[in-house]
Amino acid sequence: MPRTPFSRLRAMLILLPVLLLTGCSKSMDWGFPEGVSSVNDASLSLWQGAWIAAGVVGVFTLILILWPAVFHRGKKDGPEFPKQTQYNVPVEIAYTIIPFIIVAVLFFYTIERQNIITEKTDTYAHEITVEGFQWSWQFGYPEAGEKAVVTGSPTQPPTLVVPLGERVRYTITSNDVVHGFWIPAFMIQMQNLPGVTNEIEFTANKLGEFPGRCNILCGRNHSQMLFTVKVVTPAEYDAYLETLKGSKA
Ligand SMILES: [Cu+2]
Repeated sequence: MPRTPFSRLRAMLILLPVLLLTGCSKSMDWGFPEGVSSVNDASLSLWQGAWIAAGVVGVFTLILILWPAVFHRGKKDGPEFPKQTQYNVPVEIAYTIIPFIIVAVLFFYTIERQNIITEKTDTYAHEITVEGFQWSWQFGYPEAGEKAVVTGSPTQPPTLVVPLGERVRYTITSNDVVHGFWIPAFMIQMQNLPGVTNEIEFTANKLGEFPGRCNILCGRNHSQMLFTVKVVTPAEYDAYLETLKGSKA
C-alpha cells in the first residue's frame, strides 16, 4: 500500500502519546535534577520559566498561523484577492510592545539569577583549581599543598572530588586554548580562557558521581575531555586531601 500523507499523519498521532508517556515515566525532573548544587537552586526555575514562556509564545503563534489558514481560505466563487490592508497601527504597536515585554522580563530574571550564581564571598570553605589543556583536565587542591594536583589524560579521565554542602571557590584557567568547564547536572558552565582567570563559587548538595565535560570545541580530541565529579562527605574530603599531601608533596 502506498504511503499517503494521511497514513503518515496517523502514524505520528499514534506515536506521540507513546513518546510522551515514555518521557514522563523515566523521571519527573523537568529538564534538570533539583537541589544537586547551589547553582541549580538559582537557575532551575529560570530555565523552566524560559521554556514555559517559549511554549506559550509558540502555541499562540501556531494559532495565529492556523486560524486564517483554516477559517479564511479563498472561496471558489469569491474575489481573486482578499481585502488588501497597507498597515494597521494598533496591531503594529502590539507586536512591537509584546516582544519587548517578553525580552525585558527574561532579561530581568536572567540578570537577577546571574548575580546570585557569580557572587563571590569571603566565606567559602575550600579552594580548587581547574585547568583545562589539550585534551584533559588538571584539578588542584591548594589546601593540600602546591603539588597536590590530579592530572587526567584522554585515556584516563580524572576525578574531581568535592565536599558535600561546603562552598568551594573554583579558579578556572587554561594553558593553551579555550575550554569549557561543564558539569551538566550542576547546571554549571564556565570557560577556561588562556591568560584569564575565571572564578565561580558553588556548593554540591548531593552525594554521588556526576559526569563532567568540556563544552567548547578545542581541538582533535575535544570529545575525550571527560571527567567525573565525585561528591563526598566533608570527612571523606579531608581524608582525600591527606592522601594528596602524602603522595605528592
Ligand atoms: Cu576542551
